[in-house]
Amino acid sequence: MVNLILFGPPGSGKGTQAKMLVEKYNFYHISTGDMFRYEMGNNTPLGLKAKEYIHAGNLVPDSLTIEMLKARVIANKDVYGFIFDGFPRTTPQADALDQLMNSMGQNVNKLIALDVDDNEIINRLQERAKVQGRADDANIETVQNRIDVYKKNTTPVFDYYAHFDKSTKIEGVGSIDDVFGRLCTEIDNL
Ligand code: B4P
Repeated sequence: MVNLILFGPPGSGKGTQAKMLVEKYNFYHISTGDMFRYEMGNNTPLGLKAKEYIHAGNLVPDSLTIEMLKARVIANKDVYGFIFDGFPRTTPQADALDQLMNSMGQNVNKLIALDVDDNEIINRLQERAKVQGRADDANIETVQNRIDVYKKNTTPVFDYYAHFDKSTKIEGVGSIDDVFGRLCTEIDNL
């Protein structure tokens, strides 16, 4: 079983690449962003709580996010391997994930970060806002806040796994296929 974390700033291409990796390697894809959007779309109690954070460009509190993630992993514990897309985004989330994987006799094999600069992120999210109309992409202040939150709260997760020699960074700018090729090289070397 290979378990992978796809990491990077908002709009770095995590979701785009995760879908392609699922096709090639048969991972079970867990995107906490997609899960929250599903809950928001259905106006569930969790969705209503998450909405206020997501629309402001803030992280949903760890307690809610971890509980949701755990339930999804436990319900699918016999899969070939997980690809975690957008989780963990804080070190308490990373701790919780490691404990969960250990309890299943598993571990995180690798964190791969997509390296994309701020200007490229802003351009991509502005383009996506036109196509998909996501509230958290449309407003430049919200996008800037997401970038700031990523730098402050999420980049320590890279260091958390670097401590175990599991973190690596690849160039996230270039065509979608080029980035995919770089990711596949990392995965094939595992
Ligand atoms: P996510 O859904 O994870 O959103 P994201 O970071 O914007 O997406 P991603 O990096 O996957 O970008 P994509 O591939 O779509 O999170 C949304 C929100 O949910 C967070 O801000 C937070 O509030 C909340 N949340 C989620 N997880 C959480 C957690 N663990 N804890 C707390 N809160 C959490 O790519 C973006 C765009 O770029 C697309 O339009 C794509 O077509 C384009 N693109 C991709 N690759 C490209 C390339 N190589 N070149 C040009 N364009 C490219």
